[in-house]
Amino acid sequence: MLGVELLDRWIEHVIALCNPANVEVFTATPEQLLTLKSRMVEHGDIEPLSGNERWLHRSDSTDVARMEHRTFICSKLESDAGPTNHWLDPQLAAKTLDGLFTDSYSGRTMYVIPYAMAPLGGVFTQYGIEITDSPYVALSMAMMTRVGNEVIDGLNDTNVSDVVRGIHCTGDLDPENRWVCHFPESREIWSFGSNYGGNALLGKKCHALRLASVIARDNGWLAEHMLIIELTTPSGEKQHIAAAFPSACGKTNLAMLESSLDGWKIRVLGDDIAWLRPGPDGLYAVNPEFGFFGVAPGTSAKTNPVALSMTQKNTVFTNVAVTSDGNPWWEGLDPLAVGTPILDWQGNSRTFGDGGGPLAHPNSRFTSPLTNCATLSDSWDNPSGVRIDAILFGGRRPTTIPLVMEAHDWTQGVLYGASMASQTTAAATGAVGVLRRDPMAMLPFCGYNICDYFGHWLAMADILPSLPKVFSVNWFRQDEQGKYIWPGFGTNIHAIKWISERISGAVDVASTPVGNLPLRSDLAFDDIEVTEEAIQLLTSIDASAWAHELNAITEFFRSLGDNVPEKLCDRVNAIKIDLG
Ligand code: OXD
Ligand code: MN
Repeated sequence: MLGVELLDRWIEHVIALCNPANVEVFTATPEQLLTLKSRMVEHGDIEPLSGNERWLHRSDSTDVARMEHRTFICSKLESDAGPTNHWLDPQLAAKTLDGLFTDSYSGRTMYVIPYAMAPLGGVFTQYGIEITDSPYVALSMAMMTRVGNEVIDGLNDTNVSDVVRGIHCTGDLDPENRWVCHFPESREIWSFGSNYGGNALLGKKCHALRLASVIARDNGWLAEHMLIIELTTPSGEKQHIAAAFPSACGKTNLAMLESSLDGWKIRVLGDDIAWLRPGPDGLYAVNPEFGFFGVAPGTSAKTNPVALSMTQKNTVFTNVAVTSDGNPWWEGLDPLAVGTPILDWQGNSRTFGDGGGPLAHPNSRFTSPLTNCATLSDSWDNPSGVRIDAILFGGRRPTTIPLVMEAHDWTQGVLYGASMASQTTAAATGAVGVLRRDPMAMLPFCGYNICDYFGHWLAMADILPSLPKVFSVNWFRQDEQGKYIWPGFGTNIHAIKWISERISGAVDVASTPVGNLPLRSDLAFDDIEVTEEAIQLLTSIDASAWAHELNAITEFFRSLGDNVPEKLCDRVNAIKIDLG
């Protein structure tokens, strides 16, 4: 089938288990894509929208987000999954999955999708095969990963044991019978009962984060939930930044930020995942993905004009509303006249302003290839990656955390990441708006013991020839009335500018125990609408709020058991003492 004996044997095994009506090796040739789309239109899986190659897919109403409590790490030892993952015994999991997958493709086409993560031809490149019965997954994988004959050639030259093997079955979409299982020791992923995003497109969260984080630990690198941007300064210098934010906290908007400050320019390499490894003179990064799977609601001409124009062609929309002239619509776009007919995300006829709740699902998405993006960096496909000058950690924090601060050293930087917290969003099922600790934004994505993960981050200091600077950022500070006090979006360039000037050593700081703060004059606030009180809150440290925060961090580390690296706990204690 692929010409690699062991992989072909595995594919034969899956065929025997799942019993499909047809088997197709899917390399996304133009003919295959044409046939796939017309088949999908015929079966109601997608429908055309207005414009050039724009499609709508509606998922099942109970299958609209990642489901963390149905996501499992099936390592041999429970302790390897650690305190933050759901663990399943691999043998028991395999037995359950074997039962679920038996004859599960009957009457359906089985797509075998060889794919690559990361630019081809470099140290970062990894190969995988996803087998699926979902044409939606096949179509999406062709946008989100590298597929095609070149990938099959690369796969042929790769050690078979390095290839990630994923099997996905749509199943009956029963949320109680949904399984997203990762087997780090055998590099397998088995996903049953969902046809949505990170549950079903196995190259993304399952391969590029959960399994890759384990592979990275074993090989001295990092697989992270981070965007990557290239910043050009007014003097023409290029710097690169990787930034971790929890799901739906504006990573895509920051990645595509259009600077409001003269001379500063941002280009995007990735908006969700970064693989980072030691290079000749520091930490190098690539985006392993080939597309954007962005949250639609809130994406507008004000917040992200680049994304909006990117979705004008060759884009699959999932769970958005549709206007009567066939255009996608979601909350955040210009409102239509009250009473205008519109189909909501489930295809119900509604009218605009009818008070019947959101028209687009809050986690509705657009899927577009990277090459659609007008502000894509020229380095996006460079197999060597780009050298990272700064790492940012951020979350939705209504209180305490200032706009931007710099860690004194790597250990404090790792502490920024390990103690990150954010208000939850619609990207996963569960309550929205609750503050939860989400270390390095990897809580749902770290494929091994989070305490070992912290240790691995700390150990990078011994491996790397030079270390990037680490910063904490917070665009989501609120006043006592719960109103956001920072305009965010384009104005975030003010914090980025300061970060850049810290990298080049151009500006000084105000040192505090929790980190280095900007001098107010270096943030160039003049052209932003922000009150004096807001500036004060955004650029200072409140000792009693921080005492509270540090105690909460200690408590969080305690909740992870006894294995949080002492270096991190000691640092928290030292900061407490310094704060007085
Ligand atoms: C995503 C997520 O889909 O983080 O990127 O949930
Ligand atoms: Mn994400």
